[in-house]
Amino acid sequence: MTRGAEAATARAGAHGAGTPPRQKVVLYNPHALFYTMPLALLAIGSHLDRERFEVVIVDARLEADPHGALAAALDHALCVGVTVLTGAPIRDALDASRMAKRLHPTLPIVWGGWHPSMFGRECLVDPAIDVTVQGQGEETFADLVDRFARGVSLDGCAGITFRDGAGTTVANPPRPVRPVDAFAPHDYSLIPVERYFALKGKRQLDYISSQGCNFRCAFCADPFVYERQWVGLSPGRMVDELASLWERHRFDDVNFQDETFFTRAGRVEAIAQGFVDARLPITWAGTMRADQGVRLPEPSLALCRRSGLRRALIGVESGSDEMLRRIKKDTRIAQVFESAEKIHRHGISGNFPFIVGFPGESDDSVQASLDAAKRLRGISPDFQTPFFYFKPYPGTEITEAVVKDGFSTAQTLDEWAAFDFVGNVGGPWVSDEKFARIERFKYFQQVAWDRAPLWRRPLQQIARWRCAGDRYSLPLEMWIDRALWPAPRLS
Ligand code: B12
Ligand code: SF4
Repeated sequence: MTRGAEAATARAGAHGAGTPPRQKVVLYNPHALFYTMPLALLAIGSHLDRERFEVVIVDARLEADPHGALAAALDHALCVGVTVLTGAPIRDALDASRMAKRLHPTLPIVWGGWHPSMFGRECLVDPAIDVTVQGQGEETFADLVDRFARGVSLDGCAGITFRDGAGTTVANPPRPVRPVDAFAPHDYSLIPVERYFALKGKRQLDYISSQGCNFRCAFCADPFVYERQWVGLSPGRMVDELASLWERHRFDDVNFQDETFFTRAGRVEAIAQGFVDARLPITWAGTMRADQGVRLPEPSLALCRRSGLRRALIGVESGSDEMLRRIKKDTRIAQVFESAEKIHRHGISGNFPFIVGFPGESDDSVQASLDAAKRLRGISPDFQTPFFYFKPYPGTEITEAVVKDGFSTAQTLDEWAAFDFVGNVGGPWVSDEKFARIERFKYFQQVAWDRAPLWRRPLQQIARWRCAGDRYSLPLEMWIDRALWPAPRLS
């Protein structure tokens, strides 16, 4: 019998005649920037048999004392599930798990999400973690919790890696990706929806309508974790769910957190038609690849707009076709402009993120990205072009290639926790000089094209002149502006 199963059996026995009718499963979302609703925990918590299990979600982002809140939730718990992204969230996930283990040494602690999906075995080196879940979590977690409750072995539980009773790490076979329609609807009553609205400063619901992605970008972990599979909710179910959620929560906007919302054009059309038919008074935003935007028929885009589409997020990544080929984006820069013009014609705003600092990226390639951003910004003041620096996230083809070439990446969980290089650096492949140039461009393109009050118009003209000729030296305005209004650093 595994340690987790032993622990669960001991706990079930301990309550005796006073055993509560439902056993408590505690889920923890580590501290993070932004207040996106904890959709992963909603997914796995909602899919548990609620007649048998009480689900308690502790979101560190909502608590003044997150570990105190977690500790308070742990009494009589059957197990704890923690969702873990690579980088800074690992720090809190680790601290919280270690604290839980210290207080309840026999309580099984399960890690799931993107980092444990890629490093199932490595995470288990830390004695605070008993089980890791790889990939889609709904069925795997339901299976695990059921086994904990019945006190049976974890052998054969597909999709997990665990330490068995003898302390040996065992990786069970993967669990095939299931269609998401097979899973229970996300039960938003598990979270204080109004608190998220208040913290976001808007009545915006986060919703996920699909998992995975069919594409193969070499900088992204999705092809590794989902093996290029994509599964989406049926439009009818989505519209019904969102209509009933709207009745309860009266949100103004839905932010679809899908990797690629526009994966199936016919499905998106049916969803948009459903919103129109249900007269849902909402706006919405979703992710769209540039090639999908090009292929989407004009009437479909018009329907999306009518149904409330306010913004499309189109990952540009690079302004250089050569770089786009290298990173296997399978789009061309011309398609980005075509999609941009198209959404602009329909009054839809756009977010066009770029990544700079790929290993070995040339100055010309970076310049092509700056030029593409300028052209996009010139189309509409409602187009944003954020720039991010390439980070060698695990599970991506580029990272594997640089590691093969001798680049040493983080090994331990503590090292992965410190992996985010937020601050005055652009990463291993960006010189200080290039970093300064890109940072200045980031500032000036915002001043040049963001909507500005009258008093900032002269500054705007200077910024446009700077961008037009790539004149970023002696950025006096930037230094003064930044000294007066320091910008938050997100990446
Ligand atoms: C919302 C979001 C965020 C939020 C997280 C909010 C939160 N809850 O804390 C914020 C904005 C903070 C964020 C930050 C970042 N993010 Co983010 N984010 C997302 C996004 C868009 C949606 C996540 C989501 O809710 N999905 C819906 C749920 C249902 O799916 P899921 O998370 O995959 O969960 C399933 C399984 O993984 C599993 N599972 C998950 N957790 C658990 C827990 C247990 C116990 C079990 C059993 C199973 C399980 O079961 C779930 C159901 O099947 C994803 C893309 C995507 N569509 O998934 C990117 C994504 C997760 N982010 C990513 C990245 C790169 C980042 C950032 C680095 C971005 C940046 N440049 O700063 C940072 C990293 C965090 C950091 N270092 O600070 C990558 C993953 C990177 C990685 N290796 O972890 C993704 C996949 C995007 C991508 N394709 O590159 N992100
Ligand atoms: S970057 Fe986007 S399109 Fe490319 S594989 Fe990742 S999720 Fe898919």
